[in-house]
Amino acid sequence: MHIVILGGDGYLGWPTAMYLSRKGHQVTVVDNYFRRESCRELDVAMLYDVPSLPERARIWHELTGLEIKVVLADLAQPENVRNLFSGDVSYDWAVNENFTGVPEAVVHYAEQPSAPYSLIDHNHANTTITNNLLVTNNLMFAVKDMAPDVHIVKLGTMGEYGTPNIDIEEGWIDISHKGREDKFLFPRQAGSIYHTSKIMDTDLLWFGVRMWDLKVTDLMQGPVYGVDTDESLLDPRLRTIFNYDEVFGTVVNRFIVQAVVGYPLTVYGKGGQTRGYLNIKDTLQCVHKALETPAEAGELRIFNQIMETLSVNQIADLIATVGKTRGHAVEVKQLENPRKEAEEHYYNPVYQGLLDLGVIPHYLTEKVVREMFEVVEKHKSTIRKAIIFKGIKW
Ligand code: USQ
Repeated sequence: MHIVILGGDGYLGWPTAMYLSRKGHQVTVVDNYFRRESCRELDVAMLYDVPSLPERARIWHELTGLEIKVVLADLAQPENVRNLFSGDVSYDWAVNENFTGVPEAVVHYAEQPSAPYSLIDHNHANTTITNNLLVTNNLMFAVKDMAPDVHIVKLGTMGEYGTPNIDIEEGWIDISHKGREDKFLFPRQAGSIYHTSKIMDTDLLWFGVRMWDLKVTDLMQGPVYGVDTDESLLDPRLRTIFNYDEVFGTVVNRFIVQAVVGYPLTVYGKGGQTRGYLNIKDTLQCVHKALETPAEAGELRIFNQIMETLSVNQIADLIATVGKTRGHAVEVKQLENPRKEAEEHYYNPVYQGLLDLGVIPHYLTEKVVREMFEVVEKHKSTIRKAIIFKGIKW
């Protein structure tokens, strides 16, 4: 398959590109370096430097002989999206400069992914909403107008559902009302502007599916953790970007960094907040399985992309336990929660669909945490404590 990955420089985009390339697919990645530039703007360094996207593709080619074509472009500009389908595109890195052809599938990661970022102030909220919705809308229209058979695999988020006091179904719910029945999207109630933008994305694509018979898979993902994937083990320069700051770091990755530098683990509030988590390796498996079995024309297929549910306290305890065995004096501290979220709640999502497609889950075990500690410890000297917690308030 020829697969285009939008947001191919990101935490998930680049590992996905290598994974699909190694599976024998032709891969094109597109990115505008939003994440790298935002890190500079907010002065939140990553754990280690990563080469530019063309440089990563060059290293990948040197080591494997495989080609990942690179386009550096802002997908909020409609022509940059449409060029990916018309062939009017110039590559910033490629072995063969000729147009690969219209893709069979597009994986859409090209979004501002941070809840705290979206609540820094009204400008960052605007950036989140405009970027996320424009890219999704540009993609939807390009597919409708130029390549209606393309399978869109869009990364959604479990946070679209919030924490309702009923079981969370996989995307859809049957409702009986006054003696009549119908099927609807499961109710959405997001806890940040970022998560709200993801609800709007879903609504846009659901519209496109109903009006124009688009083929869409929505992967409702929980917080991801991890550093290495099988492909990055080839060479540390192929590692994904790794943030540990409050804005772009996710909780497991952050806590391991905090444990290594002796910064008390920042449990927000009571720590009973429960989410569905997954290893970065499972993101790659899930996207791959979804690509192998595309949605039908006129289908919005939704999977809950998580492998287990954990509370913040459970994560802190596990990381403290492993950290102590490695000689770190780990302290766990409950802070006043800067976010507005339920700290003790019911949480029971269904997540069967991707397992049925053959995804083999990894879990957050002591071994997995230990392997992450090993990587973080090597970069201990670069960790900046000042960026770990700033307290961006909801
Ligand atoms: N948390 C702490 N302490 C911290 C950081 C986080 O207690 O230092 C808590 C948060 O309050 C939250 C939970 O840990 O209850 C998860 O927070 P997170 O920062 O790891 O993840 P979140 O903001 O929910 O967002 C992340 C990704 C986002 C993705 C989402 C999936 O950044 O792109 O969509 O996970 S989900 O949470 O299921 O919506």
